Amino acid sequence: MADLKLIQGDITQFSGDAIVNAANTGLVGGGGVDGAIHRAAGPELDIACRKLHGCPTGEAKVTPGFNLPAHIIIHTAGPIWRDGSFEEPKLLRNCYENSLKRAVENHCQTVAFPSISTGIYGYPLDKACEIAVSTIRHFEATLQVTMVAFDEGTYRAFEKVM
Ligand code: AR6
Repeated sequence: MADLKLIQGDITQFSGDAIVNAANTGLVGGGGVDGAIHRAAGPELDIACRKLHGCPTGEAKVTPGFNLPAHIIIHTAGPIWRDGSFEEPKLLRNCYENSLKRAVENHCQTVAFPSISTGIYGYPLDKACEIAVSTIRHFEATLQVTMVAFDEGTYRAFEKVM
């Protein structure tokens, strides 16, 4: 089982093996945490992302961390929330699971996640937290996972579920 802890902060400052990026299917950069990661990692990240030819929703792909303290970045595209009947829960679970798989394949021991899909993509926070926590806790690997909540509301929502 993966070990899970919660902190409040900026994921770009995480100095472990990997951070996860809440990206989009084009891997073309954007706002939110994706924008922050691209700014902090530097322009080489955009060049590396373009070589990956996108990332279907729920999948996860890896680049180096470039100027970030983390060694690698695991990019995953979360589902855009519509009303919950478009496989959003399954796709969000896939994001966490596939990101954790990439972390293991890349011999990571420490990995940090932002709250995928709960910003611009509008996934209801309480529902997303339950999926994130249960998927990470049930993942069979020796991994130290840190959930990095950017804002107070996200921190509280995760605290409640954990
Ligand atoms: N560290 C940790 N978490 C952060 C940071 C940060 N530096 N900055 C924001 N967050 P969002 P999404 C939190 O919108 O909903 C982009 O344009 C934020 O407060 O970044 O999956 C992509 O390119 C929220 O709790 O991601 C996609 O098009 C969480 O990260 C789209 O947004 C996720 O919010 C993805 O939307």
